[in-house]
Amino acid sequence: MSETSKFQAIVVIPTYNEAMNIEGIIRAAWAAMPKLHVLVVDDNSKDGTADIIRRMQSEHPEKLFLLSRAGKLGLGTAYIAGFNWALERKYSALVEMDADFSHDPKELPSLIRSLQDADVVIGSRYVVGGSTENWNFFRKLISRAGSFYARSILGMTINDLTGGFNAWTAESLHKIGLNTIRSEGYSFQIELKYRAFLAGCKLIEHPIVFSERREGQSKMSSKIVFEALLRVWSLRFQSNRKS
Ligand SMILES: Nc1nc2c(ncn2[C@@H]2O[C@H](COP(=O)(O)OP(=O)(O)OP(=O)(O)O)[C@@H](O)[C@H]2O)c(=O)[nH]1
Ligand SMILES: [Mg+2]
Repeated sequence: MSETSKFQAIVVIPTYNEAMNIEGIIRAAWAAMPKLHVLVVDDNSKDGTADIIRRMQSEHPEKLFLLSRAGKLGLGTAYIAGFNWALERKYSALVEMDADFSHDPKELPSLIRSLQDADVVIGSRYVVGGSTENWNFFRKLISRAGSFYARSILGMTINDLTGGFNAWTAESLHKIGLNTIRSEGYSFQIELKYRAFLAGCKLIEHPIVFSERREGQSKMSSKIVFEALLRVWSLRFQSNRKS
């Protein structure tokens, strides 16, 4: 499957209207790791994203897979569906990556390799060597403040809790229990990391440079940010009830 170390790796890319990016990002992933398996979870994009995947699949059926869902059901459930698909097929390293070139596929080999030293490798903008490029002041503020807010409330030492370029061992996802995750938007990224932390997984941060999306429309909304702000508190109280 993947040629990196002992892992059978797959990158899961959720898409909603990413026709302008999807072929380029997959080819860039293969330029970094030629044998890497790729699963696209598409929510019935109106711009033909899934058709592009089907065309590419005829060229590379052995390493490109498509999970088509009926409609836009949210980033969180897209990842859960994609992870479950990959866990059923016994992949041992599962990577999250956006389709819009915000995440640099050149980092894939080192994210996956770092799973030899941890259960979860977090692509982090907020450790030495990490950064954000081309973000306006407000976007930076929301992201920074969001991570700070979440880590203070949840009692975690991770600097980047909201990022979506992360690698997971299959065991860490089994320990978390994906069917109990409830977040949809940004809070999905926070919830998954928090649940890994509560499950006793070892989380490490790997520096990444995050760039603004190259093409296509932003799906970021105040609803998504608001969900995250509230969800952090309910995560905190849920864990109190368990302990
Ligand atoms: N399957 C699926 N994918 C989604 C959904 N919402 C977003 N995505 C994808 O998830 C990834 C991250 O979403 P983005 O829209 O880039 O989110 P963001 O980076 O916070 O915001 P922008 O880049 O400003 O749009 C992208 O590949 C999207 O196409 C969804 O409801 N379903
Ligand atoms: Mg984006």
